[in-house]
This record gives sequence, C-alpha cells and structure tokens, in this order.
Amino acid sequence: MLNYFLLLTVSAVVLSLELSHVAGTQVPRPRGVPISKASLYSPERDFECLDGSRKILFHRVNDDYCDCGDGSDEPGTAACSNGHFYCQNAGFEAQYIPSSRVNDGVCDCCDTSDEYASGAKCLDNCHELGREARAEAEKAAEEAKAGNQIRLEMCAEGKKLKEERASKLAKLKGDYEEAKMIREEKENIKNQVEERERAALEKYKPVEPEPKEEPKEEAREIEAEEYFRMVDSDESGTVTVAEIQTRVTFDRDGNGVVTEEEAMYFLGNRDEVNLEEFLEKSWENIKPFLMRERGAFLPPSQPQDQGEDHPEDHPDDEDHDSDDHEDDLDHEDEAHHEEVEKDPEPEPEPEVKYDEETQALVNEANEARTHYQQAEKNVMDIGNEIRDLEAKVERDYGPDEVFATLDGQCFKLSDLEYVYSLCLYGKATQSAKSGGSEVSLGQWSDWTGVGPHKYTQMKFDRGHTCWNGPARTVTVNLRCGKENKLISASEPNRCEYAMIFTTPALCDPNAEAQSNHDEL
Ligand code: MAN
Repeated sequence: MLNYFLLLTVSAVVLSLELSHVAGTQVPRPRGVPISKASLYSPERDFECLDGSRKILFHRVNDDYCDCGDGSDEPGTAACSNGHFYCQNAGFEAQYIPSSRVNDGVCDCCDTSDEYASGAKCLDNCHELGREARAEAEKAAEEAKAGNQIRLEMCAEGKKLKEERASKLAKLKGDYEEAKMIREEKENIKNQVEERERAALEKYKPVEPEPKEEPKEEAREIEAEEYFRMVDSDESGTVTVAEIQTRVTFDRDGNGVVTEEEAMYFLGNRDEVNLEEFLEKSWENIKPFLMRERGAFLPPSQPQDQGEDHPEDHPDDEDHDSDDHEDDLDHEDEAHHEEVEKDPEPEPEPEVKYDEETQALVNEANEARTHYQQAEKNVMDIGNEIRDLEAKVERDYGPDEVFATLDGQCFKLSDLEYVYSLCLYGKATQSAKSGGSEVSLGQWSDWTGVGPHKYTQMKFDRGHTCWNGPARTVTVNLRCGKENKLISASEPNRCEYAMIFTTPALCDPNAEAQSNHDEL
C-alpha cells in the first residue's frame, strides 16, 4: 500500500517534470513556470507559495487544486483563478497568460502549450510569428536609423534657430531702445513745429458765429428779392404805393382796404423804392405781415427742398410694397438709418489760402507729424517682434531643441468625414468635408508625457466649446518615424480628440522613451 502511494507521488512529479521537457526546455520545472523561477519550484523540498503565505507538499503543485492565495501552486492548470501560465513560445516572444485559460479549448500560446490536454487542435506558429516580428522589427530599426539621422539634423537646425533667435532678440532690444529715442526726438520736433504752426494759424481762425449767420443772411436776401420781384408786377424795378395797395397783406387795420398811408408805411414813407432800398428799409416792415400771405406765397427754397427730400428718403418704396410685412419694420429702420447717416453731411470746409510763410510752416508740421507717426509705428513693430521672439525663446523644444523646427508647421489628415489639421505649438482644427466653418479643437498647451516619456505626448486645449459640453481638447501621442506626419485622428470620447504623430525627433537610439517592454 505504502509502495503504491510512493509510486503515485513519484510518477506525479516525474509526469510534471517530463511534461516540462515536452515544452522544449532544458531546466526541469513544473508546467507553466519560466526558467527564471525554476529554483522556486524544487521537487526536493516543500513548495512555499510565492506570496510566502504557506508551505505545501511539493506534489500539490499543479495537482489541479488551488492551495495558494496567489495561485502560484497551480501555474500549469486552471485551478486558480488568479494564477499565471508561462508559455515559452520558442521562436517568438515568451508570454504569460492567465492560468484560467489553460485547457479551455482556445489556443492562446503560439507554441500550443496552454492546450496540452483539451484536445484543441492548435498549430505551433511561433516561428512564423517570429519571422514576421523580426521583419517588422527590422523595418522599425531601419526607420529608427533613418529617423535618427533626421533627428540629428533637426537638433542641429533647432540649436541654430535658438542661437539665431537669441542674437536677433539681443539686436532687436538694441533697435527698440534706439527706436524709442528716435520717437522721442521726432515727438519733440513735432511739438515745436506744431507750436509755431498754432501761432501762425491763430490769425486764420474763423470768427465763430459768422459762418452760421452767413447762410441765414443770404437766405433772407433771396427771400426778400423774390418778394420784391413779385410785388413789382410791372417789372419797373421799383415797388410803388399803387403796387402795395393791390395786396391784402398790407391791410394793417384789417378793414378790407389798403390805404395810401398804410402802403407808405411799408415803403418807409416813400412813394416808391428800388430793390436796394426795399432790402434796406421795407423788408423789415413787410416780413411780419407775410404770414397772412403764406398760403398763396412760399419762398421758393422751401417747396423745392421738400420735393427733393422725398424720393431720397424712401428710395426703395416700390420694393417695399412687394416685401413681406414682417420685414417692414426693418425697412423703416434702414430708411431711418439712411436719413441719419445722410443728415450730418459736413459742409465742405472753405478752403483757406495761407500766406507763404504760414503754408511753409503747415507743410513743415505735416512732415513732422508723419515722421513722428513712422517712428511710433517702428517702436510698436519692433515691440511686437520682440514679444513673438521671446515667446519662442522660452518655449520647450525638447532635448537638444529637437522640436524647434516644427514650430509653426501644420500637418493635415483626412478621414471619411473630416479634415484634421495639427499645427505644432499652434492649434489643432477640424473641418467637416461637407462644409461649414473650421472648428478649433484646441490651442497648444504643453508636453504631457510622464517622466522620461515627457516628449511622447502633447496636449491642446481651449478649443471650441461643444454644445452643452466641454471645450474641445486634443491629446497627441508621438512616436518615432522617419517622417513628420499626422497618421491618425479620432474622437474616443465626445469632444476629446486623440491624434498620433510620427516624428524623427523621437528616433533616438539612446533614449529609453520608446521602449515599452512590459515585464510581469
Ligand atoms: C461636431 C464635431 C464632432 C463633435 C460634435 C459635438 O459635429 O466637432 O467631432 O463630436 O460636434 O457636438
């Protein structure tokens, strides 16, 4: 009986170790255990769960019963839900799979070792996968090598740019100080000349009330003259008492008759007056009585003015009628606008002719003003240039200024629906192919990669706000490629965009940034 148990135990261990040999390894170890951990599974002693929680007899390893909390006693069976099965995958890459997948009828390991007792027909394709992977790795290596060459050029160019910008900035700062001095000088000259100009122009200053009076006076004269010609019915050049008596206007006492006396009152106690005398003496007396005659006589200027105003006020009258009524208000507004805009049309300034000396001063002042404006513009232009350059000098262009040459460069990518554009250190946009305006997906924010991978990711934020949602943002992941190229753009979450950008800047064989081997 004892012999029987001994035989069973020994054969179980042998089976377990032998099966490992089947997987093609030299170091004997239980199924599902990598060589690196073989020493932890020695058949010569009890097995200690890898988390140190307990010790079990060695024959309980891979006996299809889960003893350890961490599943480490069943690496080669599906007994523990949290165990790990190691496939050697000779010819390709070794791999861990959850031990729950062992013998589940699905081929997980390319060497078929996970399906040793399920009857699943698995094909060992590790060598084929290995070949493909090697070809891909070779291609990637070539790409990285070519990329590295370009990266070095980008660094050289970037450093050159940095130096150029720094020296340009230093020069501009000098120019700026000089420009400010020139501006001050020009301002002083301008002020001095303007002072002299002001003094010289003093004598040309118009007396304020006069220009307002003049047109009134003129209108008055026209009105009076018109009236004179009307009353002078025989066109003799004088207005007589008899002519005055024919007009009811001059019936001062309203008794229906214009007496001689009444008539003479209007003629300044004379029998007749010529135009000059009429203007000087009679018109003042006549004017107040004209109101009675208004219905029959209007000064010629009035009806003319009104007649002209009408068609201009409503130039669209005909269209207006045919328009929808809803629009009427708008039209009225427009008409009103036109009127408002037209009314204050400035009367042309009377051209003043200056004496020679004054004109020379005005010319000199104009020239001084122009020079000052030019100097002022120059100061502003240099100031703007300095600000732009300072922003670039302070910008993070990565190790050895490798990204500097990409500043301001834009890259486009089309998918079925949109054209995406990515301008490094600028902005990212989206334009629908069906039309409509460009949508900003974000402005350059910063490098956001973690730790040594800082320059593998950048962020754009403050894009156009989504309807009922957040402002759009873009996360751009960068990877090595011999071309600077936008290779993918997507929207994994609404209004959160993701892009992939390849760049030689990341083809640095010395940087660990690109290595992403995940060991368990
Ligand atoms: C537009 C595009 C889309 C986005 C929606 C959000 O259609 O910018 O990418 O998801 O707006 O409303």
